[in-house]
Amino acid sequence: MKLFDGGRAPNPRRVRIFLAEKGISVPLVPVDMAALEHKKEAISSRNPLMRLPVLEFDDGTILTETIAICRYFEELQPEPVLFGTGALGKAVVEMWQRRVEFNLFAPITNAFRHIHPAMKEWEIPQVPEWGEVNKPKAVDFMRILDRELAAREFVASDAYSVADITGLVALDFLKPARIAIPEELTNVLRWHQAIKSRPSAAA
Ligand SMILES: N[C@@H](CCC(=O)N[C@@H](CS)C(=O)NCC(=O)O)C(=O)O
Repeated sequence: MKLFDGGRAPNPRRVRIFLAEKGISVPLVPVDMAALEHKKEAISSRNPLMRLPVLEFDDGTILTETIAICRYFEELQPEPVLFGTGALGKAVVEMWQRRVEFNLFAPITNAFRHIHPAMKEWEIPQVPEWGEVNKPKAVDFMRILDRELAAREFVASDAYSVADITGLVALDFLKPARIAIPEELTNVLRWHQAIKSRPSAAA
């Protein structure tokens, strides 16, 4: 199999971090997203949405969508567990993964994509007002997260999970999106420090 990778782009990075946590090595095919290579035939023929990451199996089967790809590897190699344990544990990780994706990751990437001039050819139409509206949405969710993180080490429980990977990649994108973590959110700051210090964060 091979993984079409998008370098610094957030979704490909989520998969690379997940694989690093699992200790799984998959051959990467680098795609130069800055040169809009993801809009060319090599990617559009594999994913009509022209988005990365794309996982291609040896028989030509294509799997896209970050969480779908991560789930595949969780099934293939359950340890270390990143999608939770038991009926309730799995559901709780799912709940937090979705909450973090929709309420933190999405507003931060929307702010970047709709405001940053470099995203003009990516986000069509680019609506800067929508980008601005997303900034306080991200901060509002950080405040909720801060209260949650007062009671446990990671987002879903005291065990690191895929929800933390989504959170890390979202928070690491705050700088280009020009959003700051309010300094009083000490639990979020502590959590960010912990998850970015893991060796997988370098992936
Ligand atoms: N829902 C997809 C989103 C994938 C996605 O948006 N990837 C970005 C990179 S982070 C992309 O390929 N963007 C290309 C574009 O917007 O033209 C997933 O979860 O993998």
